[in-house]
Amino acid sequence: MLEEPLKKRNSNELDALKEPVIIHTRTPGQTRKSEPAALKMVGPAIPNLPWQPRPAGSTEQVWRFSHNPIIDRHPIPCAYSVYNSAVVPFQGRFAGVFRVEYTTRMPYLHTGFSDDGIHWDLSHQRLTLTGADPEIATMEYAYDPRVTKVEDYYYVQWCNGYHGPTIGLARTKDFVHFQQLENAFLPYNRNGAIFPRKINGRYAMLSRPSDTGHTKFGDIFYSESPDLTFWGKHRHVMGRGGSWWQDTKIGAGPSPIETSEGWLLFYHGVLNSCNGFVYSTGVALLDLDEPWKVLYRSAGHILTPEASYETTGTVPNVVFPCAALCDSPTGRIALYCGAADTYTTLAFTNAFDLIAWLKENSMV
Ligand code: BMA
Repeated sequence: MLEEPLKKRNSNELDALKEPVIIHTRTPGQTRKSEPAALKMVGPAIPNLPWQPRPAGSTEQVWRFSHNPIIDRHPIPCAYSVYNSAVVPFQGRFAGVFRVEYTTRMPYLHTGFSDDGIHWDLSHQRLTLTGADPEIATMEYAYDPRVTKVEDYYYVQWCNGYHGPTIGLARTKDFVHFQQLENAFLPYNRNGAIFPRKINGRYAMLSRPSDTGHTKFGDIFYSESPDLTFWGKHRHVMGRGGSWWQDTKIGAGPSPIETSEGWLLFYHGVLNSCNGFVYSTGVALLDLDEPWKVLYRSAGHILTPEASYETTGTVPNVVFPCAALCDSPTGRIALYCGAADTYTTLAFTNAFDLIAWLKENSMV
């Protein structure tokens, strides 16, 4: 059950949603001793964010939505499953770009819209990209999208097939017309996540270059671009390892969330167990101006496959976050995850509590 019924918004509330960037502090009276009073979340208010409070007695940093999965198998006729997908607040509702895996088991991107961020109306047709150089316009496959609003556009970043996986880029204003841009990097590369604003005057992106297989080549790098075509100033951000849950490879999850103390990054880390890979979620805080500098990084995971929809499916033991929506006034975060390469799920956390916990449980 949700904490409170989701209600229709009046026009003032909808106008507030259109506010591009606002800064809020924690609600008076909610300040904890361990929390620096100055910590602020930067970003929009999302008053209709899906939310459930931490279950009574729970000490977990991240807790699951009680009605998971929010997208089950076979949600639309062409799809076997929908997972590892990204959503954003859009015109008082929610819009998203979804990884839709067909019965061919090839993945492509579809749009979806929702009033409450929980119940999704998914397009039955894959989204159409226009404007690309014909050399890169053929969509071999597309998976693991992220969607990020930067200035006037929503940017889609996905794993795009071009002689191997690389980072595809497109932008839209209406989630109907998508303009494809150049692929950001050479293959092989995955887990592209653009920052929600320019840093030092340039677009900025995290990614995870790799070799041709699932081998030990799995660190997160930072790159900058003046024009979204040419990317450079590559910097190493974080390496795999340090603790076993993230020992095999790591990759950025959703685009980082700006706070007054740094960029809050959710990322996945992979354990290579004797029974196969296990994908868990960790959290880090990156320097605001030089995001390749890691201020804090969780020694332990904050979410790991435990629920049956995470441990059983096409690929068991996978939790894979691709979107994190933060309501700045409250610090509430709704985390959208893929589960077992089969389902779409929701989990929740609070940024203020999470950052306070991270500072006390960091391996950096
Ligand atoms: C990664 C990506 C993800 C997938 C995960 C687990 O390499 O391909 O899309 O969820 O493996 O299979």
